[in-house]
Parts: sequence; C-alpha cells; structure tokens
Amino acid sequence: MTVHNIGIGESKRGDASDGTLAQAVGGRLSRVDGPAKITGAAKYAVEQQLEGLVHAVLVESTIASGRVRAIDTAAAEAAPGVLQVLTPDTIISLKTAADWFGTPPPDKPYCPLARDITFSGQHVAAVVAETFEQAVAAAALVKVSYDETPSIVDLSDGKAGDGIPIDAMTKEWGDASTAFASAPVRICAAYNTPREYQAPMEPHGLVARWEGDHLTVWEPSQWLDGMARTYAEWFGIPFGNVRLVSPYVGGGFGSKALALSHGAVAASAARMLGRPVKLVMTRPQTFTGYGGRAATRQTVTIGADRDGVIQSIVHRGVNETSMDGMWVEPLGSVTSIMYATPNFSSKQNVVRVNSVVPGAMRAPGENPSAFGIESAIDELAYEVGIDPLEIRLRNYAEQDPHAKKAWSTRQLREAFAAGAERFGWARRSPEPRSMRDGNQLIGWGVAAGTYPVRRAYGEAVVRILADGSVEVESSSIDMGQGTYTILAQTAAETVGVPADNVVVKLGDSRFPRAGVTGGSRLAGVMTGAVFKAATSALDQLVGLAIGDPRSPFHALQANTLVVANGRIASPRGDGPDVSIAELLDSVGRDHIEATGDTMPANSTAEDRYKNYTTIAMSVPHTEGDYSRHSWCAHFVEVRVDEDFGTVRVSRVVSALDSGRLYNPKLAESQWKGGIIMGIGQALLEEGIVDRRHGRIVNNNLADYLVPTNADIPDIEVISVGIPDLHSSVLGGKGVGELAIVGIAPAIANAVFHATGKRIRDLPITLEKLI
Ligand code: MCN
Ligand code: MOS
Repeated sequence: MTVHNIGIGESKRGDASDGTLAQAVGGRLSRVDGPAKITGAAKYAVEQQLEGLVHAVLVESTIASGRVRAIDTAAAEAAPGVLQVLTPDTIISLKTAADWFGTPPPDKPYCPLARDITFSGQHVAAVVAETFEQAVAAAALVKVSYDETPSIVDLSDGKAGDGIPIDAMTKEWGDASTAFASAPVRICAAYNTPREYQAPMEPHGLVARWEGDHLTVWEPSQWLDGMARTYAEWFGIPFGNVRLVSPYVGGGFGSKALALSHGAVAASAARMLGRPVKLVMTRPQTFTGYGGRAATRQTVTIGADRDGVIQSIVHRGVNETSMDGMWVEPLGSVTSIMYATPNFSSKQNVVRVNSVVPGAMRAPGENPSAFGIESAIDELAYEVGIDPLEIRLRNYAEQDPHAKKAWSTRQLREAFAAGAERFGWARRSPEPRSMRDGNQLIGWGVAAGTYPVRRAYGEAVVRILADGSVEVESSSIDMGQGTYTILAQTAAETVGVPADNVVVKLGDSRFPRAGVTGGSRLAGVMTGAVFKAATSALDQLVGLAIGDPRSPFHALQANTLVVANGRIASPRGDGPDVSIAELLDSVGRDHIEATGDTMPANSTAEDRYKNYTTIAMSVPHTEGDYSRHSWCAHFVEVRVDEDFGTVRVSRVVSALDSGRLYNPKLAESQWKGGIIMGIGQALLEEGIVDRRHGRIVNNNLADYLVPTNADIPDIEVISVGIPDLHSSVLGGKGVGELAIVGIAPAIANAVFHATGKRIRDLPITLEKLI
C-alpha cells in the first residue's frame, strides 16, 4: 500500500513471526485506511468543495398528524442570501422509485416534501441560500400552518390496536398450543424494546451536482448502486447518468443503505438552481429524517417438562411501522431456530403509528428476537432449577428446527464451552442475590446470539501495474468495518504480493458494481469477487511469463511458476527470479487487468443489474441442503448498586463462530463494537416520545445516551469458528451484526441473577429496579 501502517507493536504481527502472514487473508493487518482517517487526509462525502456550492436546510413539521394548510415563505424569500424556498407547490415533480426489491413502482409522482403529515419531523419545506448560516436563518422564517388531527403516538397508545397480521412471518410446526396446555412447566412473559437509533458519528447529508442530464451525488452510502438506481428513477434519467461517490462513511449501522427524501430535496434543488447543493442533517433531524430500530413487543410462552426440555414455544410479536410505510422487524427469527422443540408457533403483526418509517439497525429482527427468547429460556431455567447454561445445552438444536436442514457449521456448543471456561462460569452461585461485593450485588448471565449468512453475488477489478503493485476497484464501501483492509489482504495473498503493495479503491459507482452492505454480507461477497478477479489476473501474469517469447522464463519451458512477495520464480528455484515489474517490462506490458465475479454462469445483463441495484437476487441462507448462520455465546457480569439501583457491566466474555476470519484483529473489533452497542441497548438507549406532539424529545447525543468509554469494561472475544465453504468462497460467515445479538438478554439475565428482579422492558434503568 502507499498508505503505510502506523500501528505500533501488534499492528504488523501476523500469525507467523516473520510478519508476512499478517498481510495475507487471516492475518492481523491493521486498518489500511486508519492513517488517512487519523490524520484527516480522508475526505468524507460532504467535505466535497465545489465551485458555486450553495446550502439547503430542511424545515420540518411540528405536528405528528394532519395537513399543511399553508406555507408562508415571504419572509424567508426576502432574507439575505436566499436563492429559493422549496415547498410541495414549488419543488419539481419526481417519479416514484422502485423499492429495494425492485418491485415496479406505481406510475405516480413523488414529492419529498409533505402536505399530508404522518409524523413529527417530516420534511415540509427547504430553504436554499448562498451560505449555510443564511439558509439556517431563513429556514426559521418559514411559517407553516396546519390542520392537526389526532395521532397515534406509539405502540402503547390506546388507539393503536392489534395492527396488521404479516402472514409471511408465520412459522408453525406441530401443535404448539395443545402441547403448551399439557406441559408440566409453563413460562409466559412479555418483552418490550423501545425505539432505538443508529446514531452514526457522521450525520446524513449529501452534495448534489447536475451537469446536463448527469447527476453526481457525494453522499455517505452503504449501497452506491442501489441509491444511484433510486436517484435515476426519481429523475427519470438512465442509471448510467448517476454517479454516487462515498469513499469513507462515518458509520451507518443500517441507516445509510437507501436514498432518502432529504437526498431527493437536495438533488431537486440542484436541478432547479443549476448549482451544486449541499444538505446536511442536524443531529436532531437524524432522529426523524430516517428510521431507527422499530419499537417491539413480544410474548414468549414456553412449555417444558420438569427437566427443562422444551415441548412447545408460542411466540407473538408486534412492531411499529409508520402510517404510510411498511417496516417488518422479523421477531421470530431467533425464536424459531435457537432451540429444538417439537411444537412451535410464531406470528407477527405490525402497528401503524405516527412515526417515520423504521429501518434497519444492526441485526434488525435477530436483535429484538433474541431479547425475547433468550430472556424466556433464562426464566425457564430458574423455574425448573437448572443452570442457565445447562438448559441451553439440553435444548440444543442439532439441525435447523424450522428449515429442517443441517447446519452448514454451528460451533455454538464450542462457544458455550470456551466462553464458560474463560469466564469462570462454574464458580457461579445459582441463587439470585447470592453473590455480592460490599453493597454491590453481582450477577452473572448468559445468552446466545445468531445471525443468518446473507449472500449475494459480487464483482471486482484487479490490476497488476507496471511497478508491480496491485490495484483493486469496487463500488462497495467501507464504513469502518474493514473492507479496504480485507480486500487488500485477499488480493495480496491471491496474486502473491505484500498487502503494502495493494491499493484498494472503493466508494465510487464508476467502479465495478456492488450490492448492499447490509446483513453482514459484504465481506463474504467481496472477498469472493476479489479472489476470483485476482486469480484471473495471476493466471494472465503466469501465462505471459511462460508463453511470451520475451519472458526470461520462456526458455525454461516451465508449465508452472510461483508468485510470492512480488517476485516470480520456478517452483524448484532453479531458474530466473524476477520481480513482477521486471517481468511486465520484459514482455512490454504496462499492466494486466482482470474482472471477476461470482454471478452464476449464463447470467444476463438484466440479472446483473438486478443483483447490484436491488436485493431481489439475495441467496436464501437455507438454500440447498444447509442452513447457514453465525453463532455466539455471551457471558456477562453486572454489578448492581443495592441502594441506587445503578447497573454496571463489569465483565464480558463472548465466544463467537463467524467461520473463518479474514482478519481476526478487525473481526474482534467488530464484535466488540457490537457488544458495546448491545450494552447501550440494554442500559441506556430509548427514544422518548412527547405524547402531546408525537416528537422525539431526546433527539440529540446529550439526551439519547450511547455508551462511552466509562460505561464499557474489558471485553474478551474468542473465535471458535471453522471455515464454512457453504457460506462463502473463502469460508467466512458474517461478523458485523452477530455480536449485538444476545447482549441485552445476557445483561437482563445477569441483572436477574444479581437482584432477583426480572426486567422485561429495555433499557434496564434504575427506576425499574427499585
Ligand atoms: N470479517 C472478518 N472475517 C469474516 C467476516 C468479516 O474478518 N469472516 C471482518 C472484516 O473486517 C469485515 C468486517 O468484519 O470488513 C464486517 O464484515 P461483514 O460481517 O461481512 O459485514 P459487512 O462488511 O457487510 O458490513 C456491514 C455490517 C453491518 S450490516 C452493520 S449494520 C454494521 C457493521 O457491519 N455497521 C457498522 N459494522 C459496522 N462497523 C462500523 N465501524 N460502522 C458501521 O456502521
Ligand atoms: Mo446492517 S443493519 O444490515 O446495515
């Protein structure tokens, strides 16, 4: 790489003592984008400075339900520097775009500014001015009057009702209610999770510029090609006319995968004014400008025998969605696969409330699902007097109980064993309130987690350049999870050069297309694509070395050569030994280029377009003979102050099965990040709604609490995975979303062990414990 590793100590230490293996797949190479980020050299999307750039600021609804009666823009239009005030009446008309499955949209106009208000904080107008400050000042002068109607604030609102059944979510086998009725031991409890927010450091925003019918958008993105498609459809221009640029992303956690209404506003303004427009959300706007995790309610009933062997699980779930959008948070996803049971029933409804449509937030579905089932099985453990770890092993699912297929790999038993050993679980005293340190009650809890292996197809370009360095291009992205680094390692190992000599270019839709970075799929998809492209580049290189009469190897009549550490030699070491640069020079080539993809043979151009711009080509995780998932077991210690009810997480040991790790250092960092986010979910995070106005009150990072260093103890993570070639080309399974699944129930279970009090409503705050 041209960017050198500045890490000290461990950073270059690989699995081998000479350091070279650190640079190969599986090595602990430090983040290659790290120095650029630390020094400020990394330029984020909205830092793009353009000639003639102007600034847009959003005006949001102050009511949650009703209709805009009038918008008085006179004062704003007269304010200094103002170029334009956009309202539903003045903004250009757009077309409705397809959803992310690519379902053909209704042929009707789309307006990103609302007349009919369905939530507080909805965009109703926007002001564009020469400077940001002028736009902010003028936006405050826009007067909107409303005809307000009663709103449904949230799930607990009396008007909310039971909602809409989502039949596609129903999973049933055996006769769960009869089996429950006759079970000797019965558990039944309701578990709730609140609205939660992704809260990335970098807020949402964009810079949009038109040149004729060509649109360039600099915008932090988890999916350049999907967003480019949406922009193209909104404006009725060819897909190829839209370029998305997103070289670095300051965190997304699911919230940056789709083009959203603020993007439509900024791109419309740019088109109308003929000038580039920048629009960046304020932190409060990020709480309503797009959806966080939906609030959920679940009822879990478990019927078991007196030995704790499960006979039946009946599960009912509800999640919030908006008045005009549909978000289903799959609450039965973990419930239906974690434990063996002969009888099962899971159903789900969604309830419409006056909120922005919720969205994907790290492990959507699996995360709240695990809170239900992993709390309920703990309740069962106490009911029958069996150790919470033992009861999980007693109900271990030897195959996927729902799909009735073998697991591709499931190292969950190994995870329980390794975690328990390291944590010292055997020393746990079983009775609640039986472990203490002064006035601190100590609790030990365990919970499992899982996330499916989501798969799609990928493509990439690999070039071997005249100086012997290697270049990789892909329109996929790195939002901090490590894509730049693992793709450098993949190309390095495959071609046979040090990763320091690989430059990875991501985040530009002009590069080979890529599907969504969501569902923890990108690493598996892209290492596979880069492996294919690099293999074909290597084949070309060796082909030239053997076949070209000008090559020093030509006379050898060798049929194979070895490329390692940037040099080419015969395997027996008896011939020439030249650098890649020398070989390319001798055969008169300035580069070699290869495109590789993992698309099925015979794929049409249309299949490819669909694969990269929609999620319709995602491969089911239960395709074929296997059911593919990552797995984990979390062991948590909490200390609860007996007088104040404050909960501190004092120790976490997690053992995780993500298959083969492409880079253990980065995977460990991802897992720890997920665990930290899970600690936030368990103890701190909750969007609080003002019941009069339907507003999110704590819409800022001072009041919406996310964990800081002081909240986080030492976290130990242990990899127990083995390569899983049913899951990806190189044997890895998902990492990014796995570890947040199961942390909140592990903490709730530890709090019960500490205090004897079962908290079934997140977050676990002190007033609930008193
Ligand atoms: N990895 C590995 N071995 C594997 C799989 C992955 O070493 N077998 C490591 C690699 O460093 C890889 C990373 O883990 O870059 C994540 O890989 P993967 O699980 O495939 O997830 P994606 O690359 O698809 O990233 C998306 C995922 C999701 S969906 C969310 S949400 C999330 C997450 O990643 N958001 C994040 N991690 C995040 N990390 C940061 N810093 N910021 C976010 O917004
Ligand atoms: Mo992750 S919530 O699938 O982007």
